[in-house]
Amino acid sequence: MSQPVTLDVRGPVAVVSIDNPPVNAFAHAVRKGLNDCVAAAMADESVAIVLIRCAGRTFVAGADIAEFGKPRKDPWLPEVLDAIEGAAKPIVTAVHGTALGGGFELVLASHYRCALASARVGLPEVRLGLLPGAGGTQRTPRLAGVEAALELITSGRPIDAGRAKALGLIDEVFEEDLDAAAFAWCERLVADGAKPRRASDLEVAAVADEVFAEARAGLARRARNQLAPQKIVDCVEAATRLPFAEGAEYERERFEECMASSQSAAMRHLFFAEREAAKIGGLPKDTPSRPVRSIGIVGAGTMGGGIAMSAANAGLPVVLLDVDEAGLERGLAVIRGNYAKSVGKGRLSQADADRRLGLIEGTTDYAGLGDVDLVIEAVFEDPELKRRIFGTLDEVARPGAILATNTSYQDVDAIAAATSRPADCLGLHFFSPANVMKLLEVVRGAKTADDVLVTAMQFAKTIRKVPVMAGVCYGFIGNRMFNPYMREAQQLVLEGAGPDEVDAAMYEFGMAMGPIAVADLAGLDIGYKARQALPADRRGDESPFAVADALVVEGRLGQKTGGGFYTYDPESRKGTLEPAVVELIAAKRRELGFEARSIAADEIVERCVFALVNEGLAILDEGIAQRPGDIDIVYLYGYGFPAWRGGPMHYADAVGLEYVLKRVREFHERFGSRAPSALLERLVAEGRGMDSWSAEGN
Ligand code: 3H9
Repeated sequence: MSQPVTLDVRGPVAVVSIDNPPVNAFAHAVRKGLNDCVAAAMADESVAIVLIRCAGRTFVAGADIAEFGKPRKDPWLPEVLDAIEGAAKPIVTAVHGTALGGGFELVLASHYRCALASARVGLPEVRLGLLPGAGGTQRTPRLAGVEAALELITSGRPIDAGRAKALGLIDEVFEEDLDAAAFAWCERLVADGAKPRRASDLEVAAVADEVFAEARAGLARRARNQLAPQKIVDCVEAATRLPFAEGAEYERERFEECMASSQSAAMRHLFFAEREAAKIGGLPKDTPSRPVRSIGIVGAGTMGGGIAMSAANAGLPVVLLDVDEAGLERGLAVIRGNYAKSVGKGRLSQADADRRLGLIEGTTDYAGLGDVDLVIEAVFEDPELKRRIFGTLDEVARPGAILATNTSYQDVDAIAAATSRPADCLGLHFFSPANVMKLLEVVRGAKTADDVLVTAMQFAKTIRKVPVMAGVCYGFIGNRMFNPYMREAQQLVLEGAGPDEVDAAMYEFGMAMGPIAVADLAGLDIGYKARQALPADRRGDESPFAVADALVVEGRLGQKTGGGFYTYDPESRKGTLEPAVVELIAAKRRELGFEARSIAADEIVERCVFALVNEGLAILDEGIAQRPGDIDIVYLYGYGFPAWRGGPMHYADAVGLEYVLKRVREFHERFGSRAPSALLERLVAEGRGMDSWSAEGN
């Protein structure tokens, strides 16, 4: 096997190259190779300076996450980097692509730092429930100041090379040919007699104590319940009080605490699950795809407009169709307004907004969709209308164009059957607002061609969405699971919990919003209509929705009508429970024979979350979702499930499936909740965890 790190002495410059595809992660062999090569360069008297650069598409993207949680192999990264910083000859790093996490810590530990203008650097460990553990929290504030360090490390957001230079984290930015430019810079440094410069020798510029208190308070809101962000503040504060070596020791201890936490295990699971979700099991890696150079959208409403913006933001030309000029103009006006807001907030330049708007062309004529590579239908949920539109698309779209429906729950196969080309059809289920939400359910129809699926997964990446493949069933993955979750939440209200108690328990659990508040936001009529659209034998017991349905009858449809379960302040959008609604709930309890009891937050959480888990297992068993991790990604990006709990399926594994089964059985017997799914029973009987499940093996 070739060495992942090599040394090439060229005159006074020793070039150390790291080559560990795909992202040059700091696997054990790379740490050892780097250590050995730097030591060899130090021992070589002909060498005056060392240049560390990477082969392939990027600089080091961090520690090897796949090694986390396994026994540690020496040399450990902090030791390698301390040796680099302490080296007697100057060490230069040259960054292209992304220098992230431990990769950027290597840059910080080197003495001179340069980057290609297109490069990005950052410390994203917080997104894995970790903190930089190889000196990042100690060197960054010494180089860039406390405030910049707190922002960089607690947000985890990478910055570009120009910004890094402005902050003092990079010395030189080169426009092109990094290897040649960095080598020439090394020669100049030698000629100038440059000596090693160590970030650890610098003093941290003093800041007021309030800076840390404010950072902690802000993070307690923005990163609710998360350990790592708070510990990052502790570490940066330690950098202001302790000598470097003691601060670094303090950082390492906090890093180990994060690494051992269930939060980091959950977030690392999600990192790999997200990448796995983009893969379609059973398809060879070289399955071809079709080019998507332009898209068409049918329906200029909220959904269609959001999808149009997502595509235009990624530089794709869009033809947006609506039935009449008035509808089209309304849709385009909303898009213009959204871009104007982003410009107003300083998030987008006027020139970029104009360029994006220029990519969106409106039409009321289906012939305008004749040349596009992909058409997405985004009209309201009327199956007949959707079938009619697909029939028309079949007539106008060019051969080979992909036809997608954005339905949230309908039968994609029935819609595809309205065309002569079901192999070119599939579902692309965006979440609202489509220009913001990252999730995209890619729904595979019975006849969808493999290359159409592969193209859809790639298209998702182009427009910066996270794709998850789902099979055809009512509601696919996300909405199908949401139904029993919502059912449980609403039945809890009938049993005696206040809507605010249900919401508070789920918010405390970590959900972005409680289920009752979500129902109000989505519109109580949406769930109502969706249930009405189901055949009677599939609706199940509708009594848990008695309160919501009564509110719909009263015209209280949720936030959009100023009130649903809660009544909303038009300015602040804050919801309060009105006595009239409390009375309506009491009346429904009496009518349905419920005697109100007080319900603990733990029961509320278990009833709601285990309902998700139970349905998720049924979905896996039916092959609707490919893997448990796919379901976790759907709930993370589509439904506000807390990342630090790893998604419902990871959470169930952490709690223990045996316990989940016991409780699901009890809830079924006592409250009529759904019976345990066959897969839950099977996994527990076989003593297996969620991770042992795979579509192939079952
Ligand atoms: C850290 O550094 C801790 C230190 O402070 C302290 C240590 C003591 N390790 O995302 P992609 C794989 S924590 C292992 O599709 P892209 C990934 O799974 C680390 N594997 O590509 C995928 O594999 P596969 C801090 C990794 O071009 C393949 O590479 N660093 C790692 O869209 C391609 O990945 C981070 O958190 C890794 N570090 O994006 C950075 N990174 O092909 C995490 C990637 O089998 N990485 N893989 O599915 C990223 O943000 C993106 O991968 C990156 C490339 C932007 C680099």
